[in-house]
Amino acid sequence: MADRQFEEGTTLDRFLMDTLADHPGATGTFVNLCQSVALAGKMISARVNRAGLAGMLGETGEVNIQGEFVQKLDDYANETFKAALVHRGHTCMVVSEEEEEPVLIEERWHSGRYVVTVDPLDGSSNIDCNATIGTIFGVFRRRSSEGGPAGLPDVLRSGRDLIAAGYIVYGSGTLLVLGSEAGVHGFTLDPTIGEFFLSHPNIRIPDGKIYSCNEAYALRWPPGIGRFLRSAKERGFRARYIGSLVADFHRNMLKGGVFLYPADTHAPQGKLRLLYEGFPLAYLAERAGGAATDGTSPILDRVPAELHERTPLIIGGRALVEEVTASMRADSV
Ligand code: AHM
Ligand code: MG
Repeated sequence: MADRQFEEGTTLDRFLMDTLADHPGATGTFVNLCQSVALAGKMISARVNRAGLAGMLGETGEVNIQGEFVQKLDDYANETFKAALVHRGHTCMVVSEEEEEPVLIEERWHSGRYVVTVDPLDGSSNIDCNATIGTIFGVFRRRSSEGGPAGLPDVLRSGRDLIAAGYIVYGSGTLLVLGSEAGVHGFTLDPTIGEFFLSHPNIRIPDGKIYSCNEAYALRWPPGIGRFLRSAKERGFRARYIGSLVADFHRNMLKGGVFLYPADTHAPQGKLRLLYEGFPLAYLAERAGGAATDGTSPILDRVPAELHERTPLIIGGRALVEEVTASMRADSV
C-alpha cells in the first residue's frame, strides 16, 4: 500500500478516510486518533506563532524528569496533547517525555486500543529565539486485552511493534509528517482555514551530503565518529545543525544526510530518549528508505527497560547510517 499515489492538495481527513477504505472492517479508531493528534498540533502551532505576545516565553520554574528546566510552551504542549488524547476512547495509555509516569486515563476510556508516546515539544531550548521546534509521536496497538487498564508491558516493547509514528514541525510553516503502513506523507497546515493539506506525498530520503551533529562534543565521542566526519569533509559534505532534533531530522528527510547524537563520555547512554524520539523517528526513517542505529544495532530492535531510557542515535539516509555504524563497530574489534 505504500506505493499508492495520493493527490497533492488532499486534506488530511480525506487522506485518512481513503486509507481507511483499504482496510475493510476497520473501525475508524486510528483515524480518530490521527485527528486528535492533528488538533493538538494546530493548537500548539497557534500558540507557538504568538509565543512572544502571549507571555508564553521562558521557563515555568519547574524541572522535568529529564532534569531539564521546563519551558512554558513545553508545559502547554504537554497539557494539550494529554487533553487531546485521554478523553476520546481511542487511547488507553499516553507516555510523555515531560511526565515521570504514564498519564492516568479515566476508567471509562480504558478500552482504548492505542498507546501513544510523545515528546510534546522537542528542541525547546530553541523556543526563545524563534528557531524551529516540533512534536514527535509514536503509536503502538495495545497488547493487553481491551477493557482493563493498560500497563507498562504495553509500551516497554520492541520498536518493531509501532504501527505508526509522526512529527509536527513548527517552522516557517507547520507541517505534519505521518508514517504508517500507507507510507510517509507530509501535510502542511493552511493557518487561514485551519486545515492540513497533503504537500509532501510519499517521502523517500534522498542521497545527500549533509551531516548534522553537535561537533563541539567531538573530543568526547568514540573515534569511529571522528573518522567518519573526516572522510565526509574530504568528500565535500556540508554541516547543518539546528539543535532541534525534529527540525534536523526533517531537513535530512527531504534533503538527505545523516544526524548523529552518539553516546559520549558525559552521556554514556546518549542524550535522546528511545520511546519519545528514537523509536518514532527510526520508524519514519525506515519507512522512507533510510535507517537508524544506536551505533551497534537498529534502533527499532531495541526494547526499553524503562520509560525514559536514553539512546545514542545515528539516523538518516541508509548508506550513510551504515557507513557511520561500520566505522563505530571498527572501534570495538
Ligand atoms: P528536548 O527534547 O528536551 O528538546 O531535548 C532534545 C534536543 C534535541 O532536539 C536536539 O537534537 C538535542 O537535544 C540537542 O542537544 P545539544 O544541545 O546537546 O546539541
Ligand atoms: Mg526532544
